Amino acid sequence: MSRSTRPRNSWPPETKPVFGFHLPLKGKVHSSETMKILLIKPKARLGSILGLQAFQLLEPLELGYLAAAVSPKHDVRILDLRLARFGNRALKRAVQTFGPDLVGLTGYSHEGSIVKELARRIRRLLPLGKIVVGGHHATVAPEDLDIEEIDAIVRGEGCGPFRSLVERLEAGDSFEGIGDVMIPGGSKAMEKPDEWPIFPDPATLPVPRRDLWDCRRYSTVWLAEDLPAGHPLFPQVSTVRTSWGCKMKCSFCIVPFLCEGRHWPRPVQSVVDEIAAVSSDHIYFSDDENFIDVDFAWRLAEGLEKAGVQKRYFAWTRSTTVNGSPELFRKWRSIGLDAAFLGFEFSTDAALKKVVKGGTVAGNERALDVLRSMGIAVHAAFMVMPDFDDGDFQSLKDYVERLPPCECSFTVCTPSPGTPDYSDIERKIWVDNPHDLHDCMHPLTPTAVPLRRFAQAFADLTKAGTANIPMRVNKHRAPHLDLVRIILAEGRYNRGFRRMYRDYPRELWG
Ligand code: B12
Ligand code: SF4
Repeated sequence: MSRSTRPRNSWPPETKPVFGFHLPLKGKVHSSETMKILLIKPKARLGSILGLQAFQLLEPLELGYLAAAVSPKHDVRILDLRLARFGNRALKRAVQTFGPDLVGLTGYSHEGSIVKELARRIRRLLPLGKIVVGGHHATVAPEDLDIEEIDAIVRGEGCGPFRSLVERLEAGDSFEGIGDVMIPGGSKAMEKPDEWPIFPDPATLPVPRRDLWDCRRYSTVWLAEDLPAGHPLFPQVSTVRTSWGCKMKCSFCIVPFLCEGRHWPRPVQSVVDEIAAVSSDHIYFSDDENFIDVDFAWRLAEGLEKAGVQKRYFAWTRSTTVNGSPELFRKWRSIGLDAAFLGFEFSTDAALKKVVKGGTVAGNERALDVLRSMGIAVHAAFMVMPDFDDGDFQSLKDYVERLPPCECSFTVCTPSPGTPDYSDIERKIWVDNPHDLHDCMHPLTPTAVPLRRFAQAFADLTKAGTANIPMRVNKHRAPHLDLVRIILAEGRYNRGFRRMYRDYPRELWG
């Protein structure tokens, strides 16, 4: 798609939220070739994810990309079921009022069963419409989505294949033979799920269509060392992706497989233009590692500065990147980087070595100090192993409590389907459908302590991880309503973990 045909972002959006379905206020005239396309983001089921969403609800960026990839003559709408109180009602209403020719569903692995259930419901409401699925689960475990209600499964980056699917449908042709597209039902295309999809040059991607949702509905708790009094705790936020991939090869992570160990940045100017055009003052980068290509990250900072873009940023990085290029972070701090996510992972070098993290505990602590000394707050992310005993939980808790002010979060180390680490644990998996629990917070293999106690210890860790956050330590004066919201969110987050054992068959609760 040429640059001039890309839809521009607009503000305020000309949409009216109805049950989480953004209906345009101005209707479109339908030409004979115009197709109606409905893109759906499911609502998660696990309490752990719903707890996370109490803090952070980010834009349905993947759907914005797909919408931008098809010809602008088509009428595309986005249904974000995370916003709907009654998901089934919202779905029925959206499908019946809009009557789409094509429905696209996205989903993470923990949403795999939900995606299948949605496809079945949509098929009943829309016997003749086409249903296609894509997203992370489709990429890593396409065979799990091989059901008759689904017409095509798209793996990997979706813009190119989705555009081809729409063009085929428009021309009345079959979906067979499109790269990275599998056809359920035993077709030949379903026979090679072991081959990874090839990601395209990100320069070829369109600008996501943020005009299809109400940006004011998306926010995240904002981490910073020093916020001005009255600064909201949950500002409106936009998600921007500046690159694909990562050069590292942590053994539990899927990213090196998807991107063949490459980091592939977008052209600097296109990122600058995108960020300058969004209505939000706060940007959450959705890269795997924002600064791993130091030259690109410098040029981007300079580009944003030159264009006079004044936003606040949150980005993901590694301790090794911070320690290797502290000046880069000083530069980013000067243009608005408020906080960085650092994968600390473990509190011992032996454990870090085992997952090929390529860093050390001392290096993690040095990076934390370097960032704090510049006024950049740190979100330190740790992993818990299913075989943690009471002593392991206690020593991680002690370690976290000794750290200087930062925000700590925890996941359960869960290798992705398709990695050698996943093959190693596969035969030990103790639930029938591990995908349903693949949120990196539910242990997929037997725990050393009884599951109920594991959940309690995990919840205690998360509580310890938020006790020492900079805003708390620096007594940030936040709006009163935000304080109420944060107390409610913390309750929900903690409850989600304490009760996670209930997501397993009763005989495993312990
Ligand atoms: C940023 C990010 C987040 C952000 C959210 C981003 C957002 N927009 O909401 C935050 C921090 C909140 C987050 C949270 C989590 N994340 Co996350 N996240 C990422 C990351 C780094 C990038 C995702 C992203 O935004 N990409 C940009 C968009 C545009 O690309 P995309 O989503 O890949 O979509 C493209 C294609 O997949 C495809 N596509 C997608 N949907 C569809 C649908 C159709 C019909 C078609 C045709 C194509 C298609 O086309 C899209 C356009 O290019 C990825 C790693 C990665 N490299 O993908 C992990 C990743 C997606 N996250 C993962 C996980 C596990 C989680 C958590 C469960 C972790 C946790 N315990 O906290 C939570 C769950 C959140 C939830 N609500 O479910 C895993 C998913 C594994 C899996 N098999 O499901 C990943 C792959 C990380 C990993 N290394 O394993 N995450
Ligand atoms: S965990 Fe982070 S640093 Fe390691 S390979 Fe994945 S994206 Fe790269």
